[in-house]
Amino acid sequence: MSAEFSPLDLANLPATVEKPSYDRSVLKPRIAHIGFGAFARAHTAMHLHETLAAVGGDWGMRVIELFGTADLFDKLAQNDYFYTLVETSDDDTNLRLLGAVCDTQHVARDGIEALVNGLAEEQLKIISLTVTEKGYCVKNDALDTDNAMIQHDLENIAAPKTAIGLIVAGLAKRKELGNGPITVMSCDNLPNNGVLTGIAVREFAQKLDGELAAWIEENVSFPSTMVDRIVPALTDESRALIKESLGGQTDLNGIVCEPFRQWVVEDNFKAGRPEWEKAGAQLVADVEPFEEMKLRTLNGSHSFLAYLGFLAGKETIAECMADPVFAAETRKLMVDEQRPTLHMPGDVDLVAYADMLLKRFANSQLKHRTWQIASDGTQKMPQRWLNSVRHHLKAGTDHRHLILGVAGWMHYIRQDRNGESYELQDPMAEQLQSIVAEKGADAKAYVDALLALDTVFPQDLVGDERFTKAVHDAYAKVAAVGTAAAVAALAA
Ligand code: CS2
Repeated sequence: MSAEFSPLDLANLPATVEKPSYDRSVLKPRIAHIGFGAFARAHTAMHLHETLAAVGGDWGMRVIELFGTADLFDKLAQNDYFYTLVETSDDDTNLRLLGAVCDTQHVARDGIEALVNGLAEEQLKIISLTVTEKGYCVKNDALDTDNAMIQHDLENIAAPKTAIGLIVAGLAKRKELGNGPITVMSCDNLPNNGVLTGIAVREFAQKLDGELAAWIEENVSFPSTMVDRIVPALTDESRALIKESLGGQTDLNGIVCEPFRQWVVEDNFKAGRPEWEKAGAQLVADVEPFEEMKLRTLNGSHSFLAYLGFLAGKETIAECMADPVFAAETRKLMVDEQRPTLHMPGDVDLVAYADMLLKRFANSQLKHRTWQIASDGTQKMPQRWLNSVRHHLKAGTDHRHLILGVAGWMHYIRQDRNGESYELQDPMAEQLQSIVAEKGADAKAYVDALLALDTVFPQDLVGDERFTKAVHDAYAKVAAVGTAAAVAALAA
């Protein structure tokens, strides 16, 4: 692979590529970001880039990976940490090189000790993370001590494998060196993501060393954030778009996303922060209403389209939106079933928000695969759908779209789209597959076995016959008439 690699030739990029205007020579790793995937490139690091462009300063970002190979990081370093961001929609395309990253650390290249020591450096003031829902190793609002990787880390704290283990090891070192307070900021799609991160880190530390846990209590804050930008995994088409935009040059770290972005951050930083508000971030006292709005309306609809759209033969979200029935039912899910569960401050107009989301989903340049969003359903459903179901059961109100979504997931995990098989990505995949194998032939037993997964379906819901009956009925409906007809029947 590296034989073909040639670094970006900055002098010969097309004039349309905007380059950083700020002094990058003064950047220091003051933020360490764990999990530098597509989203972090286009959101977390982009906001820092824009902040630097607005006010300058030395807030650089070190990016850290615990998995895979260091190949992409090596290439990033060879490109002086520049990479390409292409923001595209059916109306417009905008192109720039981002420059906020100033260092990389990969466990496979640098060794775990370097990563741990890095988090203890005095100038480092924020550890941020995008490690996906499952990366927090939290189960039923507590650290998941049944998780084999957490067990490993508790016994081998010098060589952690999880982000949580790494953070605790770094904080322990920081305490030992007397290097002062720090903030740990989650940027993942979880409700109360700061609170959850705090739970995981504190409980882990408590198991290791009470004094460390007390130090963390005093010296570490865990703000919550709501993050939003649609950044699909790269496809051959998006790679080609990057290459074309760069006048034929290749940037393997480049990324393609939509123009829209939103970031709402709880202003609770122990040791300072960049002026992200200069890059359009909203710094607020309480993020929760925004998180719920986004998780239920945007992500809840995404998951609805992921399972039901995929099973109905639609490969991308834009394809789903091109189907008037899917578009109309998605809007009803947003406006009729998610909106009533939300309590927004001030002037937030949830109908306008839904209409803007439908427009974003219709962006045909993005090729956001339904199959990609369908991953990790066991980790996503509670915050996207099930809290809303609870609201409706209490109020006695209609929520058939939410229920059909659950039934869609139950069909999806069977890995059978009209005879075609596909990969199931989920941390609980093995357990799900054995339920399919053992009970799949008997719809009643199958649905009951899935509803009994207590880390996914809360006990109070499963104890309510209205919920279980509705799920059984919706599952049977999809089996009887097919997915597209079941979605169309929602209109009746
Ligand atoms: C998506 C999100 O993959 C998924 O589960 O729903 O990645 C979504 O695109 C982002 O949260 C948008 O901000």
